[in-house]
Amino acid sequence: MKNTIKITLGFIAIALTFSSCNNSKSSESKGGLSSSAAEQVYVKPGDHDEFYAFLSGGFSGQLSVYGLPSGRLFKVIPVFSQDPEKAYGYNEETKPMLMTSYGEIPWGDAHHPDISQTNGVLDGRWIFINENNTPRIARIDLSNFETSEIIEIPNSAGNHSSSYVTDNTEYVIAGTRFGIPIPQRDISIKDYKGNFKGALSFIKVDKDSGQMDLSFQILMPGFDYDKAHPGRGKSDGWFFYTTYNTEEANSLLEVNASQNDKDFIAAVNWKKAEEYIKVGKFKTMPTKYAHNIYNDETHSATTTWGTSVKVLDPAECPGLVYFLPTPKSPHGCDVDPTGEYIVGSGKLAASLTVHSFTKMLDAIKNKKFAGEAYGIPILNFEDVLAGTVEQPGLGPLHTEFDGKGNAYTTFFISSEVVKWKLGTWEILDRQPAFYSPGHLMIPGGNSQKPFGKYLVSMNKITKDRYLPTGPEVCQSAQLFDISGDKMKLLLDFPTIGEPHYAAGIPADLVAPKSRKIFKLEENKHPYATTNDADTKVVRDGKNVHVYITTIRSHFNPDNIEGIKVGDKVFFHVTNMEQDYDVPHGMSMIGANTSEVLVMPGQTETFVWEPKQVGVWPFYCTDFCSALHQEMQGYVRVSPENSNIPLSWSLGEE
Ligand code: K7E
Ligand code: CUA
Repeated sequence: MKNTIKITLGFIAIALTFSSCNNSKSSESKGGLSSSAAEQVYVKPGDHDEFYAFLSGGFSGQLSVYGLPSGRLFKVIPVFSQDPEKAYGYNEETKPMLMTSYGEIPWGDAHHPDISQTNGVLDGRWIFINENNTPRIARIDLSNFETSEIIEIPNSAGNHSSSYVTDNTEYVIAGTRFGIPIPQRDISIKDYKGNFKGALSFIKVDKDSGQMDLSFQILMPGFDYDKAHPGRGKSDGWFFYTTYNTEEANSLLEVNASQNDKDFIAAVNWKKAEEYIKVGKFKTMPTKYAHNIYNDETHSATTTWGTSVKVLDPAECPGLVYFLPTPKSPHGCDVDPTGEYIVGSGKLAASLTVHSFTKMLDAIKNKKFAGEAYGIPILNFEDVLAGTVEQPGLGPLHTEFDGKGNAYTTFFISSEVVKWKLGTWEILDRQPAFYSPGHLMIPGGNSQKPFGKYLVSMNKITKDRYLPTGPEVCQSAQLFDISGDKMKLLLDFPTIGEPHYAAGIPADLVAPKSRKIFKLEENKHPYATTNDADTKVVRDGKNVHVYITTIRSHFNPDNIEGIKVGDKVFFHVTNMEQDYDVPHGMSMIGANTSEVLVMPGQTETFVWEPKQVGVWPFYCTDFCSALHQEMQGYVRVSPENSNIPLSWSLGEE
């Protein structure tokens, strides 16, 4: 066994060295292209980019927003991790967003963003993203670029084959990477085989509000469900999932889960699942999961608890799931814009496998099965095979499409992006990526209508590409022009965290709808102060509520007395501005939290527990005006037994 590992690692090392030499040679030969490349990515000062690109943050737990072709970073949207820059997860209003059945969790691992679609085309309303570690899916509202909702996925562990939307965003899906006992119980890990299960989850999306609802789960065998892709167009109604570890190994997976010559792509007919749910063919399983929703009028999130889930057993639901044999631990699972081709990227396979949806339906109709696994029919590899791309590269991971009949696949080990033709399977072009790309993204490249102008490769390793920054060097994206026959490298730009997947969209589908302010008259926050006359300080035992407002360039009130050591002071900050781009911040010396950054018309709350007698200042943290530096105030803190009455004022000497 030890030998096998050594050989594998050695092979990868050789491949990497090999690709590095290759790369440096071709980067030199690119010198002549650099000036035209610069023109292609140059966005004049004041001009706007053509596309938004949303790159997942991986272990940063966030989603970052870039412009293409410039590669300029616009915003980091906090999703699964606390973010002191924006007070997300620190202020009282957003803390519930991070609630789970395990309690409040300050961090997450965000992998696959996906933009909502209508009729298989990006509609620019919401973007969904999965959390891997503590299974969750978030919905971000693209009118304000803030996280609106997070739903926890029960019966799941390592929510990796997630979050992808169907043609009309009927569902966003989740799928477990790890097999686990369902329901969870105390059993030996050695009893994995046959006892552990993998749940695939279908989350219904309300077509008007976008609100998510855990609709049902399919309880699959305990394989690892790695990646997923919805059917498109003709295959709408199906979902495809790559699996590995069909060996059901529970230890040393790098060897033990690489035994089978073929694993599976699981084809799930979700329209059939809906029928089975309708006729009551499900079991209701008790469980507990958090559902956190942020309300734009109360400017606050609340958590509600789900207590059960409908579960389908594929063995009892004929026609629900089929297995398509796919070589060697496939990772990427990608469906082309026509919905006909299903690409499975066997990480250890010598060629790329492409299945045909039409052939799959025929084989099902003719009941041509090679066998079954846990009651799920297995189709014959040859019966569903559309074709193979021979010798495409080493270590294929992910594929996207340009809508012109071409596919683009990343190769981790040989460190390149390879362009090939759907239907003929011939390789058209290959370009090195620096280095070891994971996912790639073409705006709309997983929908029926890709915008095939640019391709972004997200690279795992950068080594020498940037100035060194200690042992941790940045991950990197590379922008390619794919408008011609050959791909052309245009730009490197560093990324935040480790982007796995990304989603891109033409800016004009999002920018015109972007919110400028929150209307003060619509502010329904229970502690809002929408009028200067209503500012006040209210004591409720040891809790003190400060109703405070901000407007250029003062706080109201800015002098507060009567606070005592041992109090818990809630600053409810309402930003009374009704102009675009005028947030105010607020921070208080010694507050064991972050500042708050309050958008125009919004209310946010932070807590301060004064521990020492004295007079303590607070100030505005966002440079809001010429007199920003004057935007400050004081709180007098008296001993616990003091009789100083509460008082507050502005502009009194
Ligand atoms: Cu390949 Cu999480 Cu999509 Cu990373 S995954 S690369
Ligand atoms: Cu308000 Cu600076």
